[in-house]
Amino acid sequence: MTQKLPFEALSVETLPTRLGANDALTAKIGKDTSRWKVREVGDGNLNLVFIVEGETGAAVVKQALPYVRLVGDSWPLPLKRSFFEYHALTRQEARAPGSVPAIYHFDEGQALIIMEYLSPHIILRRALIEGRQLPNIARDIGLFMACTLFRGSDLSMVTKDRKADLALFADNVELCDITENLVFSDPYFDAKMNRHTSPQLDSLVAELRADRDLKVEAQRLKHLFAANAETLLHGDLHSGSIMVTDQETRMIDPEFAFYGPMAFDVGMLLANFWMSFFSQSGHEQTDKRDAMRAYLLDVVVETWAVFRTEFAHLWRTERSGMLYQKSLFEDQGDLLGAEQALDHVLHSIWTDLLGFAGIEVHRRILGLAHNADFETIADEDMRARCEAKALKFGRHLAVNRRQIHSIDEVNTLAALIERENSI
Ligand code: SR1
Ligand code: MG
Repeated sequence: MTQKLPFEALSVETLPTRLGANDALTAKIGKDTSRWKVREVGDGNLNLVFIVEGETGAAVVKQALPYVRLVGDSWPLPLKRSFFEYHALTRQEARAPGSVPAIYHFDEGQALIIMEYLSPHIILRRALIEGRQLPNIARDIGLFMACTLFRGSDLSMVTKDRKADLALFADNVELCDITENLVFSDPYFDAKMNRHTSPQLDSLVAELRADRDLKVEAQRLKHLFAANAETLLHGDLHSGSIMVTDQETRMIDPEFAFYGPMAFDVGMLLANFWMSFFSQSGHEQTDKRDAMRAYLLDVVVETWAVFRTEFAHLWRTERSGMLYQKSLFEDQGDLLGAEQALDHVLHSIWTDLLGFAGIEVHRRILGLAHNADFETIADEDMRARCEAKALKFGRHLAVNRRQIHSIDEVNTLAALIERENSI
């Protein structure tokens, strides 16, 4: 019987000794640990991430820490998030093949996943800050969302299996709690860990925190997030959770995975494209970013179109779950009934994704976890101007989501706000 060792965080120095006998890793990179080169590259908020290169290849070793890396050990966080990430990755690979890194090994006790080293991929957020236009992201991410969200729901799964899976992921309590507080509540009051660009944004922040309609809407969205266990979400699908080359797109980091509303992943993702849009003027130097802004709005249009088209395709070809069953529609020759129901489902996703997008924009500017799109704008007045525009945009989406009918309408609003003098 192999003895279970207590959890111990890896370091660049200890990794070769600790993992030198791991067959899955040595099969990829070679057994001679004296030739291994190890770098710690984690730039996220929670975990350690190592790139290990050996004689015959490279791999990534991701390890959870028993606390929030961004804050330190004053904020404990269970290691089991690694278990949820591993299980989410296996389901995403089954539902959207080729969209996530290959997994070589999972060690639950050490909370570590050894996986494919994606190279020459870079984080999508970084590429967008640099002004790079990736030709395939809208197609790839739109397909990923449609396949994972549809196939993880009662539209597709055997309901007994889905309920068992729902029970499994229901234990991801602490990561849901982070989202419930950091995304839906903290931005709207003077919470302890909040920060914003000050003093430039102070009056706008006070206005938003006194905005009753906005606060009610944020809580309605939180209610939806917590109570509508519709499908297995990625749970943190922002541009920092996506790696790209000009040709390829891979989704990473689904440790926030749980059963929630489909619109959450879609809304969070689109919000990150709109934030990139509003941040571009902060990254304009000699190069103008007009083409980049136009590209980002096109990406939003195409992502939503691909998502809808693929979702509708799956609805017509793979709807085998207990919801909107074919025996009520197609089997009776009622094709229009099935289409009518599809329209209702897509319409709910649409309305809710706008709300989630608005709230995601706010929390990245008012809460604890900011994003590099704005944070890397060194000139604080410029940064505050970009952020103020995004905040107004987010407020409009969250409060008026039921009155907005098309993605073009949203992009027109973004372009209008971008041209305004904000603060
Ligand atoms: C304390 S964790 C803050 C944020 O980082 C993660 O990537 C999630 O987005 C979370 O909300
Ligand atoms: Mg992450």
